[in-house]
Amino acid sequence: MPHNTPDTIIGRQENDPASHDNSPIRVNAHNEWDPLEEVVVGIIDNARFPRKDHVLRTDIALETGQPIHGDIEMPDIPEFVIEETKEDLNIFAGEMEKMGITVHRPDAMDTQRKVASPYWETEQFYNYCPRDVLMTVGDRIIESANIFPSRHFEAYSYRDLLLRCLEGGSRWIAAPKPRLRAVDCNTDSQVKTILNTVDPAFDAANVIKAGKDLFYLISSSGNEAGLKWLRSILRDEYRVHACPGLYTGMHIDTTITLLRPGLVLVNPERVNEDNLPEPLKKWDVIYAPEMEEYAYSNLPPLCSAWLGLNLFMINPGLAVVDAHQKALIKLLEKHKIDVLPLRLRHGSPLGGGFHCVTLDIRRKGGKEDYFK
Ligand code: ABU
Repeated sequence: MPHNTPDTIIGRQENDPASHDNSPIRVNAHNEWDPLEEVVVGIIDNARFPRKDHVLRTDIALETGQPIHGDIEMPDIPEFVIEETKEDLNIFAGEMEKMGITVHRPDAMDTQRKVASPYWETEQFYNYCPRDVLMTVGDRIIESANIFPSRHFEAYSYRDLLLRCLEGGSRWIAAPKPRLRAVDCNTDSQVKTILNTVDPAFDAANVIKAGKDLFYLISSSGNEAGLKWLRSILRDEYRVHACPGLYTGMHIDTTITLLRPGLVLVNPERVNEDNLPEPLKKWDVIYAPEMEEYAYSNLPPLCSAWLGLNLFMINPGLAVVDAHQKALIKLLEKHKIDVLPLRLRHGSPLGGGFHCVTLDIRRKGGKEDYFK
């Protein structure tokens, strides 16, 4: 297939009749736990580690202690990792469909196709984590100001879905893309954040929502300017709480997991009674047990060891949890949350668990104040 025709940039997934459906989709997602009706699950087709992405290279250098401007090892993703991940994602999607939940998948990208801006050129990455590039807040669907050049155009693989959401009455908003110049990258290995930019920059997975209150992690993947931009969009309809000093890595969803009104699971290495975001001090807090470690390949991790917290609530009484995390499952069951144990065998090297690989499009229920 030629690589320079427009159709090969973003291709619809073949044999997927759903991708030819233009019917309107209603967006309604106010929190992390209300009964799920419609969801996006990521795909792993064509995934690759983009060697030319200078922000990702900085991230890997900082994580692994390699020189920031040296050659960074980025392995190929072995075919068996792709195949097993396809299987795991399809099982996850199939389980939700069995529950009557509508599941959408992104269009596959031609990741070998180079993308460029005035400031960089790179290959693309993947569509594994819709959670990073899109965020739903009530009836809004927001494209994030993602920090990796290789993910700059990833939202195109959701374009048909976004058009359907617009048709369904959603407010579709795209954050301004950060420039991500070389000068915007940190060069000091003592400073544990990747970016040093005045542009708003945030992954959607830096944010979790609880009705009128959102929690925004200040980290390598979400800066103060990104918080300011989000507040400017949501204005006085929402309280967007800054969460600084908890975790300099990436996303909030291995640090704080909202389970149901009044119950939050936190990472004991990062969160304590003092630094817990103020509103959550009114809730019952449970501390995650140590995570079971496992590896199905030699690929290095692309996220922290706490991926078990990256669970996905189907409703306030049912969570999809990594089947390896037996102690966590026991803890949730003790708090009257049933667990559907599933696997994402390569979640760690691919950088995402069940929360990351989803985007809740519609849940039952409306916007509530859970912290009155
Ligand atoms: N969103 C999953 C990665 C979270 C983290 O370990 O930074």
